[in-house]
Amino acid sequence: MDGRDWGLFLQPYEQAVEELKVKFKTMRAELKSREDYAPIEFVTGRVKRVSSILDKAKRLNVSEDRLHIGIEDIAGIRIMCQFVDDIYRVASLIRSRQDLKLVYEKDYITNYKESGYRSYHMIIEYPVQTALGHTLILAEIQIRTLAMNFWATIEHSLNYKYKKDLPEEVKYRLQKAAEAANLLDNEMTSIRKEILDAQMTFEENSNCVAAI
Ligand code: 0O2
Repeated sequence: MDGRDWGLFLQPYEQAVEELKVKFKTMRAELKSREDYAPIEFVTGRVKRVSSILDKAKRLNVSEDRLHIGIEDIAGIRIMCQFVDDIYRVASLIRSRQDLKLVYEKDYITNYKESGYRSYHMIIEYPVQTALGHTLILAEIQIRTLAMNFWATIEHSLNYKYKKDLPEEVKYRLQKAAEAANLLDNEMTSIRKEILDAQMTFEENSNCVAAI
């Protein structure tokens, strides 16, 4: 594919990422209004770079005409939560939506990776209306806590620095850091009620000050 072909190929993925970001941000706002608490802290999204698509296609032995089936995360959405329980709540809300179809899920929280990576992944099929009609694309939704996201972001940049060949010492320290992040998540869960009460009081007071 040349530059123009790539642009056309990626267009529905770009549209899907924009639409899904709006939908999950709206879900956050709606839950906050209804329940005073949103299980979603913030949402990001990206379309995979062409060089990363080609690297992954090579690694998974996917030919160019099968990229739309063989690479499931060309469109990627990340949903960050405060607590581990929130991740499962968000996953359940996603499962019950009518505007997308769940293809499969991977629980890398219960079954965390050897690297230490933790996250909940959902592969979905999402309908996009293009100028030429209706098309279905695959997208990956990663749901994680702020601590899991911190760890994954750092580990991703170290992998980039070391070209995916991390020294054993760094690998070991990252595994230890992942355990520490997991302990932090567990500790925050055990004082969840206290944290939520404090956040609510803080927000109420901030609103009062803003209204004066
Ligand atoms: P990028 O740059 O984030 O897009 P694979 O396991 O890679 O052979 P699969 O099934 O596509 O094949 O992957 P998997 O394991 O479900 O993971 C897909 C994505 O999850 C990755 O995309 C990462 O975003 C994230 N991920 C998985 N494992 C790790 C990990 O150990 N560390 C970090 N930081 N992220 C991870 P890409 O395409 O690898 O990368």
